[in-house]
Amino acid sequence: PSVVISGVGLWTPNYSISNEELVASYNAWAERFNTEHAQSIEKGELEAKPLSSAAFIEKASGIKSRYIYAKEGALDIERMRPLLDARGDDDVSHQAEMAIAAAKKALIAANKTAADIDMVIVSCAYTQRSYPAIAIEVQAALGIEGFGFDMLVACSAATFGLQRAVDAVKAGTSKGVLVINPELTSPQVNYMDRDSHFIFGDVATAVVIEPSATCQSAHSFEVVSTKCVTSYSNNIRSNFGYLARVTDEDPYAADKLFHQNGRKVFKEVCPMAAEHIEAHLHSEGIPVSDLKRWWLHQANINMNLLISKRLLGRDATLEEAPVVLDEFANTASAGSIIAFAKYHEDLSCGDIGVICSFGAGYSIGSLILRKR
Ligand code: CO8
Repeated sequence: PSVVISGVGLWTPNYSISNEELVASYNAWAERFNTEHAQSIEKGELEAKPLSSAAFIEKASGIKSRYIYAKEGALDIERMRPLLDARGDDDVSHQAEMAIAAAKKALIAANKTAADIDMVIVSCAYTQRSYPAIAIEVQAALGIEGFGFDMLVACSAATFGLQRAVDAVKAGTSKGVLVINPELTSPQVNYMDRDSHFIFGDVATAVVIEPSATCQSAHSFEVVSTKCVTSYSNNIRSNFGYLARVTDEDPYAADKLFHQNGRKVFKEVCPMAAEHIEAHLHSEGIPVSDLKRWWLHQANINMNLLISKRLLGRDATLEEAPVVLDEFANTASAGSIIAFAKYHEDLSCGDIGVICSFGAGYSIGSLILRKR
């Protein structure tokens, strides 16, 4: 049976941090570090911390601002990480709270209720605990019968989760699926690392997948096909994990946070993503020129320009390949879904678009969609 995306929900946190605020905090921290360690730096025993710049950030990435779930602490040079309230077992967890807010919006957009859903996938770059699954907590809060589970696929968590959902509906084992991406990235950002302190923001997105036969939505898209691929790379990595307790490593060490070889990622992932999209479209007999919209992963504006240029032979316009990086920064797997959420209502019946994510793993996932 034909399967559709019938609704999408986007939840944004209450707080944001501009490049200027972020850079002022980092530079104050770096200058203090350099003053405090002046002698060791002078002797060559320690490297001075380089200064950051808002102009560099915008030019290198397209990012101007990012949302943050909890702003307190993140800019405090005594702390350099957000401060979250620790919640008890009987309170709703932080990530479930974000997920529930986005899921409710997706259900409204799809004109559905909890009774229409029987599968909940929470898919994102990190979950705040291993069990019980965040998805099961969300399922209970929304009153959904059936089952839920969590998935981790870094930047491609949303597209890989959507593939699972599409397959389940196609197979007839599910009548409706919520795929939710509560991307709480800020706790994993190293705000003391000049090269990566600006990259990530927090957000939650959610999508409803169902058979076209039950769809009652004003803006729905048939899922023409999905394609996922992974190829192992250490160029984007976080070593945070439950083994830290027994390996006796420093749980606050920089390698326990997001770190990357950004230049290599750029060089290696752009051609992979372009080839992936081209091969996916080719397998469906769709010429690249037929694509009305590219809802691309939002990691870096120059990456997106390069990928679309490789395929189109020219720069994509903002209408063709919308950018949300300026407002949201990189939101791990949610980026392409934010682009879809904000820029799909203007398409006409029969128009074709592609959602494509690419990132850590490496992992690349795409969905070809046709407006109904
Ligand atoms: N301010 C001023 N100067 C800076 C700064 C800064 N903040 N940062 C770097 N510079 C300097 C560098 O030191 C360098 O100086 P020099 O030329 O003297 O060596 C110069 O600026 C140029 O630096 P780069 O070569 O590093 O700059 P790039 O133009 O390559 O831009 C980027 C850096 C923006 C990081 C770019 O390489 C990039 O975007 N690469 C792709 C990265 C990417 O897409 N990563 C995706 C990872 S996300 C993902 O997969 C999800 C993981 C899970 C989520 C994690 C949540 C926490």
